[in-house]
Amino acid sequence: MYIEQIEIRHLELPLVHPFETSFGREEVRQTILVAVRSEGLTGWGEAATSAGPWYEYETVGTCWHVLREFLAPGVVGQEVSAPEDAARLMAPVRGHNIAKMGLEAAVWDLLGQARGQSVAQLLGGTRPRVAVGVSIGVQPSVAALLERIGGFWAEGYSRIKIKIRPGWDVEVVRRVRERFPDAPLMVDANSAYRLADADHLAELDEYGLTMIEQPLAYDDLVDHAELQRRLRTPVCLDESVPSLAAARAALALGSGRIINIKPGRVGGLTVAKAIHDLCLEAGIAVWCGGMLETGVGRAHNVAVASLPGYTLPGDISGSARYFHEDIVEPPFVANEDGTMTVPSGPGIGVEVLMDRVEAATVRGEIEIGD
Ligand code: OSB
Ligand code: MG
Repeated sequence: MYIEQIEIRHLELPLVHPFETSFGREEVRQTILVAVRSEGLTGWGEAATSAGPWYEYETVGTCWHVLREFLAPGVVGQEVSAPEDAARLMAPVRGHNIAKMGLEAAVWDLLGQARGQSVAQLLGGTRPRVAVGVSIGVQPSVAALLERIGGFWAEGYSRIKIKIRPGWDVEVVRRVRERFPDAPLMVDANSAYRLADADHLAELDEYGLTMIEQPLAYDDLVDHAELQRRLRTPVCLDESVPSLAAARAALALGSGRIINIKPGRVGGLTVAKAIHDLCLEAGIAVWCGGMLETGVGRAHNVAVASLPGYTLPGDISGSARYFHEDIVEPPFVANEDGTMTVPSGPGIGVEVLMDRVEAATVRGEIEIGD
């Protein structure tokens, strides 16, 4: 298909609850939607970035710049016959993975629509429903956290993840465990600790956590390997695995026992699948993380999570957990058994509601092929 047009839009959507982590607090979601047009069809993708370079270096500003100046010009006016073609066209740009995900995902949606196949089918997904959990930010008090967990647990989510940071860790986990003795529970530190904190982190071992996500520096693999040797709790890598090469290094070093493969962080569905294949082969468990996506990015994440190696519940929660109104119809809803149904219609399998997209757009630009 000849890519006739690419449109990028910067959206602002207020979050239902502020999201607080070891790196900061977000009240309004800043994200970028990418639309690619060909033969009367529009494919949608999301570059689920954020306002500042705290989770990783990209921001709404860098994603805009790189999409506008480099990625869109490299893809518009080109023929794509397989989704991987988009990844190949963008390969000359180093890094900027979240920006790449936005455009690559839009091409997957476009080609899925053209072929009458869902993105999950195109990828080789095997599960009609995927297990989903919820990621809960730092709360003003433990009582508030317990209440929030109780609400989500009652909705049926398959596991609970809480954000931790120094001063909000072992004692909080102890109290959560006391109240929810049987809940699959994990923690995410977003790089808030150093190897010198290993003894402190080992205190978490007695609470039966399914994993501790990204305890150490965002660019470290060596210290994570040493930490894993000192913990019974499995270490899960998030920030430290931005590419297939990093995943190979992590496996070689034993930097963790689990990888959170977020398509956005690794630069698209093609790389996400490659890392998944590597981990499946190596017997490393994986799951699909999230970055507070709108329904567009969520649809792609759900499709990726249907791959056979994604055996652990993902950070893929219902639309209402994030937004007052999602920008897709139907919105995503977790089933009572803690799963989410993978849309089976062509492409992302949900309809993008243009009136809501328009209302949330603060900036838009169109690139036209010659
Ligand atoms: O570290 O997994 C993370 C959100 C934004 C950036 C990084 C992370 C997160 C989450 C939320 O934990 C997951 C979600 O519900 O989308
Ligand atoms: Mg994380």
